[in-house]
Amino acid sequence: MRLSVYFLPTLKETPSEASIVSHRLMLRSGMIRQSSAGIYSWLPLGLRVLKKIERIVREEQDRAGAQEVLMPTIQPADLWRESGRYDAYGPEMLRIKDRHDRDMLYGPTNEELITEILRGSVKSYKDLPKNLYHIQWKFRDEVRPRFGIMRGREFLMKDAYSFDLDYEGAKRSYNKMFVAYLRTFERMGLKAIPMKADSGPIGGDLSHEFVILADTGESEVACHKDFLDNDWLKDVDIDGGLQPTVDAFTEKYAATDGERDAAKEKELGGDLVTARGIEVGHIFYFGTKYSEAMNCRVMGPDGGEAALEMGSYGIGVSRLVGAVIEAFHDDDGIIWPESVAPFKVGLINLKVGDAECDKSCENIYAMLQDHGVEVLYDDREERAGAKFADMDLIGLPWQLVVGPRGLKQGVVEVKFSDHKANTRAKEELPLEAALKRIMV
Ligand code: 5CA
Repeated sequence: MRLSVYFLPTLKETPSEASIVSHRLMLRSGMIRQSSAGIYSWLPLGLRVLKKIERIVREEQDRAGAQEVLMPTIQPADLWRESGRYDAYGPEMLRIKDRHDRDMLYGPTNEELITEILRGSVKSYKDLPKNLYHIQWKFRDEVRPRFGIMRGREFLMKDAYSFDLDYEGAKRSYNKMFVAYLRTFERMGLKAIPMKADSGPIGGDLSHEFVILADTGESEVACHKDFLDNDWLKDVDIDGGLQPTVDAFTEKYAATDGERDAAKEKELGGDLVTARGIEVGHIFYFGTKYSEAMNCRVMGPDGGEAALEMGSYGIGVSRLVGAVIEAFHDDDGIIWPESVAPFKVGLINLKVGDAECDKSCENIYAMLQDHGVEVLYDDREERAGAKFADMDLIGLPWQLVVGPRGLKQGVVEVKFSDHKANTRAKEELPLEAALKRIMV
């Protein structure tokens, strides 16, 4: 992509309405634009990141055996009356009437709708287990939408729903999602801590929140210090047995507001750490809460009818964009992990109009694209300082800086941003060596 034609409305000034760093950086780097309170448009740069995150989430759901569907955003109120949640959900639900005066709503979650789909199509225990998910916009009329897309009113969620015949099956489905979540966040470079949680309005008695650590997190997190140390994961086999992996994570103490255990924390002594965290996922087992209320049953092996055992599993896909930025940034801007970066390489032409610089940049640009490398080429007639500042703000993993002085000596400048070490390191290299470094 050529920056001279790209729609990237960056801001020089820090927007005053943004109180946290991810919101500021997303506005400044032209990723999003607010439409009304808690509702945002995604601009080209932001959308690329959202799509990358969505793709990782999808790949890990598919790998865990969940199947993708797409349910609508607008749902009929009658389904929610069946489950008893229409009145219980309260003012967070956006209620709408259609032209025939029928009560509709903009879905805040989909337990009812998916149960309705299953009850019409699954008749026997032989049709089980099933896990269906979709990645769809949700609406929750939050009292205080804030922190940009992190607590929006309209937001993108991956929600999966599992259906099993009995508790053992449901536990297995739960564990599969638990491990899929560990993999998903790991691929985004994040350290996610599963915490036993309260299941709130979703209901049920087994639930974990997945929380990533960042100073601006909404909730306080107390956990065993091992969670902050990558090394302990070496001994956990996330490719192996589900239950041992889940046990390894759940046996270590981790808790957030309202769920903390003073006695256990005292026992941990110096091994206890506290930090702030952002909830990026939440999984629930709630048994037959919806299937009983909505009469979703199958024929069991003994010939009797049984209500389905269910779980639901959410990931805040749009929230993750902000959460990754909260985790990885410095004073100059974002530092994207490569897996979710909007482009892999930023190519800077320091002297547009200079025949050598232009030729060299065009060659590099074509070559990187031929090799399938996503590159953003700054071919604007701008001051070098402005180009550097924009590239640092956008935070691509690699920058290649091509200028007349370097070309005379046969070198280009390579800048590598390392999200883990929180560093941006520069080096001058011959062009070949630089490209080799980038393309591995
Ligand atoms: N039905 C269940 C599981 S599918 C459910 O709705 N769970 S939830 O309420 O915990 O939401 C799932 C995830 O969506 C949360 O972990 C969070 O990451 C994200 N999320 C929830 N509310 C918002 C919001 N207002 N803005 C952005 N993301 C949100």
